[in-house]
Amino acid sequence: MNINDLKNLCTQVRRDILRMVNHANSGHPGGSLGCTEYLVALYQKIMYFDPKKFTMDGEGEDLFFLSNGHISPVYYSVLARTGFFSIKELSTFRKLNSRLQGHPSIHGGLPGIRISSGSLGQGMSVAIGAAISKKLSQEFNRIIYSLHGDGELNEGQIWEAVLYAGANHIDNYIATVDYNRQQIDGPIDKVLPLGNIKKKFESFDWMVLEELEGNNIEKVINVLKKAKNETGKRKPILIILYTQMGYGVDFMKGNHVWHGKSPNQKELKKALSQLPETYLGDYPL
Ligand SMILES: Cc1ncc(C[n+]2csc(CCOP(=O)(O)OP(=O)(O)O)c2C)c(N)n1
Ligand SMILES: [Mg+2]
Repeated sequence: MNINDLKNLCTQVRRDILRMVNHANSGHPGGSLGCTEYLVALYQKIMYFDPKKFTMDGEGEDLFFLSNGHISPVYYSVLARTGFFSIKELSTFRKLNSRLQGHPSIHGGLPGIRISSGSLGQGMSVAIGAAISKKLSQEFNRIIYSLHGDGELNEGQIWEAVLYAGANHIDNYIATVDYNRQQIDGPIDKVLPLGNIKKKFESFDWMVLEELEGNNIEKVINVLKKAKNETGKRKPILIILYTQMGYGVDFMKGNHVWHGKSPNQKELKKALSQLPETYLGDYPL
């Protein structure tokens, strides 16, 4: 896919997010819209895998763990549009017996998903375990990725994992923080300020990269490539990705109110008019 195709895919993913959350009348559009470029870049340009041969152990493949599981809409959309399952299934989001539960769950056997998540703080520990297992299996070229919310960094388990990964030189691992500076109840700085994340991770022996334009697909691809080049140097890597909650929809942008609220019919119409349907097409209802 060239850059133009990737931009169209981002638009289409955003339409999926908005339509899924509206249709279910629940879900998390804000963080999903903000992390669209990251997930599109990761699955289209960075990771090595075969969507048609998905296995839970992912032998021989790069692995991704979504720790901030509430942003499942963007995750499901990107997985479907990368070929893990049919885009038709997106219409079952948050429905009874669907494989697309509000928070990702392994129980339904949805291809692409290797951990249940949504209880914040756990994904980094899992990712570190997977990174160690890649080394034990002598898969030295494969990389583990994970995504975390900035509000998620309030969880104590994160800091235990950060300490462990730095001390044990887990250098086949690239974590990313969705630094949208918002969380469920308001701005990060009001709820529980994080201080200088870069300095904190560096003091735990991590290599830290920052990308100020986390909603620019070319910049996101570049920072992920840069991070890949830094693997194998005895340090885990963190990307601080500056994004905007609700990016792509003017009345949602930067506002924590859209963390976990579905747009009503009128809001959906207005939002979709800002993201015109592309040649890739909407999923059928
Ligand atoms: C262990 C745990 N505690 C609390 C929650 C409730 N909760 C869900 S999302 C959220 C805020 C997360 O903020 P952030 O990671 O920044 O996500 P964003 O709002 O940016 O999408 C909280 C506290 C949870 N899911 N898990
Ligand atoms: Mg946040």
